Amino acid sequence: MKSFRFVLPVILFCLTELHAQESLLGNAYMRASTSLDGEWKIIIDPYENGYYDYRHEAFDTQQPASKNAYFTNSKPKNKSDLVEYDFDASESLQVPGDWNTQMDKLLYYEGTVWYKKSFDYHKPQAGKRVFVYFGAVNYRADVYLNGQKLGTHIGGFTPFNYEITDLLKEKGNFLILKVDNTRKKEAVPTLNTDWWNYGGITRSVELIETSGTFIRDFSLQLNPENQQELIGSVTLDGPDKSSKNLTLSVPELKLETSLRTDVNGKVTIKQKVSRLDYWSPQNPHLYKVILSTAADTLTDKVGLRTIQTRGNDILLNGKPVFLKGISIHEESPLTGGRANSKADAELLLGWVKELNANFVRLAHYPHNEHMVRLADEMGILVWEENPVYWTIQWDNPETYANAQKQLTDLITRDKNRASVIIWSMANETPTSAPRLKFLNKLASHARELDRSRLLSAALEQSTLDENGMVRTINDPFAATVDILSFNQYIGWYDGLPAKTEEIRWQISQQKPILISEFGAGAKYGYHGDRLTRWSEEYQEYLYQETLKMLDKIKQLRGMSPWLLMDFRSPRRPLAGIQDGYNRKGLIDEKGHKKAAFYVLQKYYAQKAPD
Ligand code: GCB
Repeated sequence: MKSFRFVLPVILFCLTELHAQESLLGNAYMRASTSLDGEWKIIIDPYENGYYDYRHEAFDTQQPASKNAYFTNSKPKNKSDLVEYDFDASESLQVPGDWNTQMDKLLYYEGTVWYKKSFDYHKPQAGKRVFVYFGAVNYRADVYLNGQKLGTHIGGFTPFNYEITDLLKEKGNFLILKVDNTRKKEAVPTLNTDWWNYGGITRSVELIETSGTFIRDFSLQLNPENQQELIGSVTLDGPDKSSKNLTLSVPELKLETSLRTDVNGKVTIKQKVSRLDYWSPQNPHLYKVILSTAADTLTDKVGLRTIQTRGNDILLNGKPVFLKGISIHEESPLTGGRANSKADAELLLGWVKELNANFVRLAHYPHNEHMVRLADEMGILVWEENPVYWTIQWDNPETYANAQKQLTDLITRDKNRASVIIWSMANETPTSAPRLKFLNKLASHARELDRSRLLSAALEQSTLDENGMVRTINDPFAATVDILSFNQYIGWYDGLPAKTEEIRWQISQQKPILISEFGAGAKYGYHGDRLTRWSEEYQEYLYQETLKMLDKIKQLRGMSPWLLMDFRSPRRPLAGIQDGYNRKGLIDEKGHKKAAFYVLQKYYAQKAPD
């Protein structure tokens, strides 16, 4: 009996883990869906009381599940019955949204919060399938529908989904998530970051209905080696996926072509095209693309462009481009916390345009999909980044698998966005042999998935001479990247702004250089002379001097100063100045522009047009 009790939880655990492997639905943004956003009931559970019994055994390894497991959403059966929780009588939070900025008592909270949404759903027609899709949940989500576990997802910034066709009812469904944002050493990101660990269901939740066999995913790009050829693939999912006919059409190009899937439901696209209107910042042209089978149709708007490097140049559609950029954290004055809406994206990218920039670095993790969709429409080039930040566990295979999964899901989500030109592997990671192995493996994986973009990482610079005035890039990962990007804080962490005049750059790699960060902290409205720390004048002076210094680097092909808007960070306690915010923004968290904003705006206006 004892051994039976042991085996059953193990089997259940394995099933649970299998569920967690469900692959990502492509193009969720454009599919017909029913929103589950809005008010969700919550229970704050710092001791994980709804997940473990009093012997600390997980309830979801026990059969039948105890009524004490919160995911069962149990109610007392009679007036004497003991149930010590009740979602319906509990507090609520808005989804999407972080919990920290919605309830004062959760501002610094790191731990578990349970979420519950009740909903009815029309009976799907015979053969139709339904998926529940989450834009992002930070950091770990255990997901249950009507008391059944759908799976566990790890990683706070990428989407995931589960098929729920067989579990759905017409009335009284309850979707429950245990969301846990506890920081962990082995996680990606790891324990230490310079940003707020916002917890919660931070992006939208949708129910997506598809036909029995449906177009699961597609990719469509210009062949990087041939600007007159479209390449890509389409994948069907379902019982009829093999040897199926499908049509790819791009009406504006008068293109309509028939394709046929192989036994795995997959077909590759290779199609000659002519007289294309290439996507670029001046001409963010998007083509309507329609894929259809007898049972399903999927449409998207796709820009066509090539991006390459040649020597020290970055070539967009074969022509040199300078990346006039700015870094952004995913925060907005509209929410006061994690940004998640189209309105947030419009505000942030509107400021980018006002800065005369043509490029954004979305730091330090995948941002919400509105940002890249809007960048496609507005003609803004984008750097997207995997949250491999500072001191990850380079030797831990699970940490690697986690980083690779997050990158894969980001590439899956955004592979058809013309605006996205760079996948960044990491930020400011300390050099070592295991780290090089980790990053090289990640880079090869990214290249296998996507040949149509450039790879980079925000590296660190180092000194060559004794007095620290000659700077170089001494990082073996520089050999792997297409664009040599690095952060530097001369004038802020490294001397005063005048030091920029003394610095000489000796960079041996023949690649385009991008300064992925520079900056200085300033509190909006705080004034002093140009050597007064935290004053707008200091930040303005640092920008003026840094831009002069950078202009002397012959290989310089872009920059993304740190950063557009002040953002919350627990590493920034200085009272009266920081008050929990990293103040290196050109704009404060309420939307006020600081003096340095106008320095960069003017500099970009004077730079050669895109
Ligand atoms: C950096 C990091 C960034 C920090 C920034 C700072 O180098 O990449 O995440 O926020 O410096 O403000 O110190």
